[in-house]
Amino acid sequence: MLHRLVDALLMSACVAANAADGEFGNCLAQVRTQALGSGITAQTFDAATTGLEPDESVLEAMRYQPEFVTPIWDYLAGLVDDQRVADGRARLEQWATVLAAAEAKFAVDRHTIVAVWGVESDYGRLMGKRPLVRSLATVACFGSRQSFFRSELIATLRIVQSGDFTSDALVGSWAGAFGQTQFMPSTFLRIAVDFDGDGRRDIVGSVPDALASTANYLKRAGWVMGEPSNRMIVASEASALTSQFHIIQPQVVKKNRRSPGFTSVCNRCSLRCCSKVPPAPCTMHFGTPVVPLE
Ligand SMILES: [Ca+2]
Repeated sequence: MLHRLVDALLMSACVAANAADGEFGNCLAQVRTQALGSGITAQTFDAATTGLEPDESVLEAMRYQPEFVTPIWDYLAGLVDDQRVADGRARLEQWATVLAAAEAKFAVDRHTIVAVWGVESDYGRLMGKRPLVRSLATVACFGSRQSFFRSELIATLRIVQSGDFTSDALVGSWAGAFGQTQFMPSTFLRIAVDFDGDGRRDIVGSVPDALASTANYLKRAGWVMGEPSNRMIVASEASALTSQFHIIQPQVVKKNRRSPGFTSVCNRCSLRCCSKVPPAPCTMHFGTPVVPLE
């Protein structure tokens, strides 16, 4: 009896797996049509996706996003400690020439650039190891926001096709962010710059490229040098800000009402992006902590 039950369960699991495989294959076929329609060659698409299987661990990671489930002060404490601040100060000295050049060109202060570097990858130590094509193909076919992730998958293939990176070299987070400051593929295509002069935009292996690209990102998002990256608001301000800035993620404001004393940590870049005018291109999400090293 027990054996029959186990057999039945195994068969059920196999059927479910086969159904998922079929769904994944059908989805990739749809993405292929979309990709070829937007300039990706069949050779590029097929070379990157032949034999590809979905990664269940990516879907697990998608369900748990610390910035949305961790109280804000715990989240900040996990990102910024004395060691990371000390390392940041050392990087400021080590890369002083590059940072001065980036600061002059993009009008973003060096402390903020290095702070983003420290928060996003611990200065290049933790850039993520998941193959981007597989991760993005998984979230492009399962779960929420499939349309967004299909665009990012196609952007990834465009990067490969351009020759900036090979498919194998593109590894990063479950959501497709990669490099020293964790750009999404579409952000890389729009924003990344070659700052070491070798003709290639390499935000993984070239610190100058990564730091200048980060400065360009902030500049394009409306950064104003000398002004703070964050400010705390109290509960009574939240509704006023919502109407004034047309915040598109009010649930984050609501969530942070649980934090004692404050309702939220506002990133002024996001507030600008969420306002109706100007519609600055920006993907920095509401609540991302950026702590300038000053
Ligand atoms: Ca370069």
